[in-house]
Amino acid sequence: MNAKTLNEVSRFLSYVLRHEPQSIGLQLDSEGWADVESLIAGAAKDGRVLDIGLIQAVVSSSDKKRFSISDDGQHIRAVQGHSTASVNLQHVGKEPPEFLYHGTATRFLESIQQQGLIAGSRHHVHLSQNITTAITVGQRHGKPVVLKIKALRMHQKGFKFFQAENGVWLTSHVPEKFLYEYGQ
Ligand code: HQG
Repeated sequence: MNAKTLNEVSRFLSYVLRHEPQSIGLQLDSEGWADVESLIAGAAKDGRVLDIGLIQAVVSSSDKKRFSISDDGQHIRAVQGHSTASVNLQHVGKEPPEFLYHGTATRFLESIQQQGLIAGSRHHVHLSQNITTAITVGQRHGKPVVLKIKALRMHQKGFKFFQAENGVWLTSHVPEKFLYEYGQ
């Protein structure tokens, strides 16, 4: 299985398991789980040939551990990043480290200064524990800039934080007063 195929299937899985399950007639439960057989059947109708071996290879090779497969092997879900209204992952709240980071593009800074960080179409604002990840995430949108978030302070003020299975930190909104440009 070559890297290009794995990457293509990973993008397809992100699309249907996070954003548009209905595009292939797939049902997700509120915890985001889809039936693997239904996923394979739905993908086939879309002209995409998947099998369990390929799905497992994508799951185990995902650099960010984006997906998980249930213990019985019959269900699969994305561990974070959802925008579909059918999913409402019940994460357990967790105390964050003192600082977390968010990578964005310089063109968004003015709006972020006005509104703070908002989730947009996703269910949460995504934060990382390391700066390198934040830079990579920011580069997807343009000239990257890293914001440093006073996460523990926010938590002490009552803001809820969650950590997805793959380590990504999630929160609903970061008001402007808790963030500043890293390096400044
Ligand atoms: C920006 C990847 C204007 C925000 C990554 C970001 C992540 C604002 C963009 C995950 C704003 C949303 C998510 C405001 C936030 N005004 N722009 N007030 N507040 N923004 O793609 O965080 O590879 O929805 O800074 O690793 O870039 O897909 O979120 O630039 O964990 O697994 O609005 O996606 O994971 O963009 O990325 P996104 P994100 P995967």
